[in-house]
Amino acid sequence: MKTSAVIAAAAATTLAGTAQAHFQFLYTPEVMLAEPGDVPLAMVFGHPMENGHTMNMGEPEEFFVVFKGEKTDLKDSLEAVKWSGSGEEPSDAYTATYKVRRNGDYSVALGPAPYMEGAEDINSQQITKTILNKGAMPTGWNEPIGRPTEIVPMNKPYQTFVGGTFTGQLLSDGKPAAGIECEVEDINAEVDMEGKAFSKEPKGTVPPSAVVAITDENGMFTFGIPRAGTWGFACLGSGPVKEHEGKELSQDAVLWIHATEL
Ligand SMILES: [Cu+2]
Repeated sequence: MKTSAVIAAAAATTLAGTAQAHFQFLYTPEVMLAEPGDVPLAMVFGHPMENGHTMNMGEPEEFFVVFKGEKTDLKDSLEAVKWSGSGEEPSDAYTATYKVRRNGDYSVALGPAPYMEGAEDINSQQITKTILNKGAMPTGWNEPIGRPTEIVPMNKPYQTFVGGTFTGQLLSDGKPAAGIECEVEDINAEVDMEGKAFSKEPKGTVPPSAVVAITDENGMFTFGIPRAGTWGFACLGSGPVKEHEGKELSQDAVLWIHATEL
């Protein structure tokens, strides 16, 4: 009796843990720019839909932008900050400012340091991308940027609509990755870029379990967008590197998109 109660409690803990997916944020409030200007970017490791606790990020391995096929390193612009989530302690995070001048699409890429999951004893590394546009002129939002694993958008990622859908193609080493589970969450908190904080409470409903899509034989997945905001897709374990410092590594592909009411 006692033993089974302990097992049940352990199982419940495990289930609660998996419902709360973590995502590497690469967030900016405005993804369609009309004028040249400074774009503030926030890189936080946390739980967007539950607005759960945030975690400490290590120094990113890579941070760059691709504009019209040209890659510009942005690592020098990274600033180590403390970011407040719903937890008691602020977490190690990074911010940066990128100056957008010319019209077109900007693919911003973040390669964070592998993160050790204490509870699961595996590392995760979420290779993350956010796409911005200036001047409503498309120049390459649907082109891969050569990441070890990445989600290539099949709809303009900075302009999707509530009630519409978003389709992405998951690549691993440049080839379609089939049968991979992608978790889907929105940033369900008010984001205070100046104050480097998420609101303490979630903004909207939190679904009872993880929202997922599985990639088909061509690596494609489609998601119907139920509410406005910034949505993230995290395709788990799709990357080619499977080990880090002798431990299992889950190399994930993360893409952020923006949805509005039409
Ligand atoms: Cu987590």
